[in-house]
Amino acid sequence: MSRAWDRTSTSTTLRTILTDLRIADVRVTPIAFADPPLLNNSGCHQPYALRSIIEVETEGGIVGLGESYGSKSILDGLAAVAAQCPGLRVTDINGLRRVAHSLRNAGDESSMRRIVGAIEVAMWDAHGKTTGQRVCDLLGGQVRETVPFAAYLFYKFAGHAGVGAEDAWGEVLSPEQLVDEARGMIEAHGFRAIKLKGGILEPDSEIAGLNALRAAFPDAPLRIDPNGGWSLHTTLGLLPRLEGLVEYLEDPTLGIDAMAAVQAKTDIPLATNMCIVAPEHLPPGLAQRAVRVILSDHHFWGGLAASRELARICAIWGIGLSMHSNSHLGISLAAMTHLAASTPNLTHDCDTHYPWQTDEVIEGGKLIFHNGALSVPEGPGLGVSLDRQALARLHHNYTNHGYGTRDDESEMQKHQPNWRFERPRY
Ligand code: GKR
Ligand code: MG
Repeated sequence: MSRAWDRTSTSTTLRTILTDLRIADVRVTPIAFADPPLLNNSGCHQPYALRSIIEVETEGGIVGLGESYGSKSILDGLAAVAAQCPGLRVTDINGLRRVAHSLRNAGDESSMRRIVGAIEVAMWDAHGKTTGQRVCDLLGGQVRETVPFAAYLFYKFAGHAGVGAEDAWGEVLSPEQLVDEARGMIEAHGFRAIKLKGGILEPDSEIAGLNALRAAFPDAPLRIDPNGGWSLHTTLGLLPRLEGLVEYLEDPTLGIDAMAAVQAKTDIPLATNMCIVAPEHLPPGLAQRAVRVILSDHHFWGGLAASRELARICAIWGIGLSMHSNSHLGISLAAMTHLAASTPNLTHDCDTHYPWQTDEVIEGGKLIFHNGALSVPEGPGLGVSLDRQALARLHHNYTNHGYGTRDDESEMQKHQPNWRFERPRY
């Protein structure tokens, strides 16, 4: 049994920790980092991807980190919510949701979920750093040693418009170039599964690309994601050529009704990060059996706690779970890894754009994949810390390049002036 002075000092420490867990300040720094000319159904990636770095500082001086979208509308909403956070405990996720809800003029429901998600991750990190616990332990405990990620292939131009030089990956528009891209990515990171961003070229060319990948990597689970770029009619016509070729077909066509019509006609599991992206989409999506896999994303589902809730719903309904990605740096990757490491029913390797990014904002440089997987970063919280010089440099990019929102269509028009965004395109 402990002596009285032990108990006193323990309760004093606990009291100090609980006081320290209150939020003193929330800082949001917009950044822009280099991004290659990757193609998707909406156009081409701009030379810089926009992002925000969130710092939640506690009264005890601990700083928790988050990373999220960097478009102007999200930054405005983040600023409004951040200003109301001081005084909340970093454990009070419901309090954060309440604050966001009371500021409905700071954004619509879906922006609010993005804003809550951004600040919430930094709260988990501050909680973990204050109490010496890893975020995956706070989320329920680690259930897997490492988190597997997929090679995320993109068709791409050789370089950005107006820039003479090719980037390190060069042009990727043919099946042969696609296989080279996959080889480079797999040799560098050891990925097992391969995802192809589709909906760009004629479907025949993209299926030729998939067949070339199958021939070069006979054991790799393959996926294609046309981002709703195919009509229902086109998708139904392509099914026989995709059966036996892909582990899942992600958002071939738009909307719950059309996805359900496709799923009813095929054994290929359909997956989505487009038609079920909010709690209100779950009842109709599940009732209509529109998909068999949901790609969660803590950035738009409202944070890590909300993503764990989504995972539970998927487990109950027998729906597979994968993870979606946008261009991002190491704080997001660390958060995705903690979330996936503590999610029992992750059924597919997670997406990540990370290998496309050369910049970094965390100390120690890029996180390293081994055999296509990441270990949970060591240390309390997310296990990563901010490189302040890098933050200043990336913030300087943001203030200097001049665009406040992502615009893939205009970027594409610099390469092909007559190109117009259309969905479905085929
Ligand atoms: O970064 O070009 C891209 C992707 O198309 C991204 O915007 C999508 O959100 O990767 C994403 C997806 O799976 O749909
Ligand atoms: Mg997708």
